[in-house]
Formats: sequence, structure tokens, C-alpha cells
Amino acid sequence: MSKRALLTGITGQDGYHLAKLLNEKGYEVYGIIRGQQNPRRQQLEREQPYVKLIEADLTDTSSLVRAMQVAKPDEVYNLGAISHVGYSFKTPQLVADVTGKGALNMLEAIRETGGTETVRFYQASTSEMFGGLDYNRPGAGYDEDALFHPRSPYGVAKLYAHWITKNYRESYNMHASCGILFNHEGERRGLEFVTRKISNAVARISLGLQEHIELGNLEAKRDWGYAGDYVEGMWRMLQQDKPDDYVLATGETHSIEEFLELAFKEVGIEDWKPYVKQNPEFMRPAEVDILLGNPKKAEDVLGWKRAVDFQGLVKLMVQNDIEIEKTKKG
Ligand code: NDP
Ligand code: GDR
Repeated sequence: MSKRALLTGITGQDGYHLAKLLNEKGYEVYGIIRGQQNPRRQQLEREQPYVKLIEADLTDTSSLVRAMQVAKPDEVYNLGAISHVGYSFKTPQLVADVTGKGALNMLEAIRETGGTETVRFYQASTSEMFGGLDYNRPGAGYDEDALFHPRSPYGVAKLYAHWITKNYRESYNMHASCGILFNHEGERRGLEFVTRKISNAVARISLGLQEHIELGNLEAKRDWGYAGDYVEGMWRMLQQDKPDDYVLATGETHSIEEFLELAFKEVGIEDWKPYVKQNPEFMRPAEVDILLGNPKKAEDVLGWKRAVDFQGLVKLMVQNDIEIEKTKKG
């Protein structure tokens, strides 16, 4: 009998990679999709016809209960969220409802359908729960025991989701694990995130389709890995006998400027500065200046290690966007 998995956030970056991985592992994959006409539905149905879609919304527990009844999953991966940190300052209450309380709604749907002892649950926690090294300086990077100090409505909502997941583990003996994932990127990253915004702009500039790119803070540093590597870590967490929390990260940190430099070099441009304008619109009311993760526990216990390095990631993203833009152009 093949295992069954239910994913929220199926139309997002990680939903794509995780559904692909689970399908390759022989799972029956179910995904919840929201909205009466989700613009990403057609592409998903074309590219991943093996995913069975169920209409539901993280803010509507009754729809999640129905999704549980239809999918009858062995594993639930809660990837759904309003995930853009900058946007969370504009819609903080919505973000609390979806990104924070949505996790509680999913946990309750599991309980209401009798899955407390049988269903394994993954919560997509984040490095945004830490506040940047100025606030809390673990020399070797943030690990599972580092102090939290979220700096955005998104980070605060995720911290609630993180703790309610731990609480359900402790209260009801649920197999519920949190992956504290540092930034992970790739071909499927939304264009609103800085790495994809840059790789897309660099591709278009190199093809003569765009003149410059407007960005916010160029000095921020992030621990950037490849999304395809990180979904393997999520799956491994749910295969452990005991639930637990794990950091997934590369253990390296790089600035936006470093990303720009490598991305422009990939298309033969040595000096990126004339192509980049700073726009205060993309600055945040509070910033996380630097993130660096320590993935030792995941490496030791899960045997997980990232495969794609920073240089490889930038190259992969720029080349992917060049192909996409060329196809559009031609
Ligand atoms: P994306 O922004 O690409 O995807 C978010 C998903 O959530 C989309 O499928 C979206 O669906 C869905 N969603 C939004 N609102 C609702 C709702 N009300 N009900 C149900 N689904 C909803 O995120 P990623 O794939 O990059 O990330 C996956 C998860 O991991 C997120 O929770 C994110 O916060 C977290 N995370 C991501 C990291 C990263 O670097 N990528 C790092 C750490 C954590 P729709 O098509 O309807 O908009
Ligand atoms: P982040 O990713 O906030 O780390 O959250 P994002 O790519 O949005 O920002 C990274 C850094 O780049 C700076 N920046 C800009 N960001 C965006 N989006 N657009 C710009 O034009 C721009 N210019 C500079 C930001 O200020 C920031 O310092 C991502 C999301 O996937 C979260 O859901 C996830 O939890 C964390 O990663 C880990």
C-alpha cells in the first residue's frame, strides 16, 4: 500500500518540489488549493498531474476537515502561508490568521478526524523567527536552541505556529515536527523574493529586455540554499521514530551584493552597480540584517546535507531565467 500525503501550499515553491519528491517515492499526493479560480491551478495540473487537488483554505477549518476526510493522509505537510516578509507589514492581521492560526486549524482538523496518534505532521517554521545576529549572537550560527526574536508580523505569526505545533506534540503525543528552514531558492521561487527578482532581471538585462533593477537593502545577508535539497530534509523529519525540530541551512551567509555580483558575472557583466537602483519602497520597517544557520543536528540525525552551493544556486537561477525569457521572446 502506498503512503498518502496531504500538502498545504501546493502551488508554492516548496509545494512543487515536495510533491515531485513524494511522487517519486511512490506516495499518493494530495494538495489543498484555495480560491475559486487559483491562477496557478492550470500550470500545476499540466506539470504535476499526479497531484490530487482538494479545494480548501487554511482559514477555514471545516474545509481542512473535509480535506483530511478525502485524503486520509499518513503525513501532512503544512507549507501554506502568506510567506512574504515585506508584505506581512502591510497585512499583519491576515498574516496572523493564515500563517499563524492556519497551522492551528490544520492541527485541529487532524484531531477532529481522529488522526492525533496516526498522522505525522510537518510545520514549515523559519529562520525569520530569529532576529538577526545583532540580537542574539551564536558564533556558529543559529541552531534549534537559539533565542527567538522575530522582526516582522510574518516572523511573529510563524513563531505562534511553531509553538502551537510543539504544544500539540507535548499535549497530545502527536508526531509533529518543525523544520526551521533558512532561505531556500531555485527555479520555482516567486518573483517577489530578492534572489528570483535578481536572476530574472539579470536574464532580461542580458537579452536587452530591461534596463535596470530596483531593490531595497543591499547589505542584508542570508543563508541561501536550494529548495530541491530542503524538501528532502522535510521528508526525512517525518520518517524518524520520534518527532523533533531541526534547522536546515547551508552554514554560509552571503549579502545581496554578493548575489548581484555573481548573477551579473554569469551573463558576462563585471560591474553590476550601473544596473541597480535603490528604491525605498522595498525597504522594511524592521530588517533582519544577517542570518546564518547551523544544520549540524539535521546532518547528524537525519543524514541530510545540502548538495547545491551558493555559486551553483546563482548559476542555476540565472540560466533558468535566461531560458524562460528566450522562450517568451522567440
Ligand atoms: P510560497 O509563498 O511559494 O507558497 C505559499 C503557499 O501558501 C502557496 O501555495 C499559497 O497558495 C499558499 N497559501 C497562501 N494563503 C493560503 C491560505 N489562506 N490557505 C491555503 N493556502 C494558502 O512559499 P514557499 O513555498 O517558499 O514556502 C513554503 C513554506 O515554508 C511557507 O510556509 C513559508 O513561509 C515557509 N518557509 C519558506 C522558506 C523559503 O526560503 N522558501 C524558508 C522558511 C520557511 P496560493 O496559490 O493560493 O497563493
Ligand atoms: P526573506 O526573503 O525576507 O529573507 O524571507 P526576501 O527574498 O524577500 O528578502 C531577503 C532580503 O533581501 C532584501 N531585499 C529585498 N527583498 C525583496 N523581496 N525585494 C527587494 O527588492 C529587496 N531588496 C532587498 C530584504 O530586505 C531581505 O533582507 C524569505 C521568505 O521565503 C520567508 O517566507 C522565509 O521564511 C524566509 O525567507 C526564510
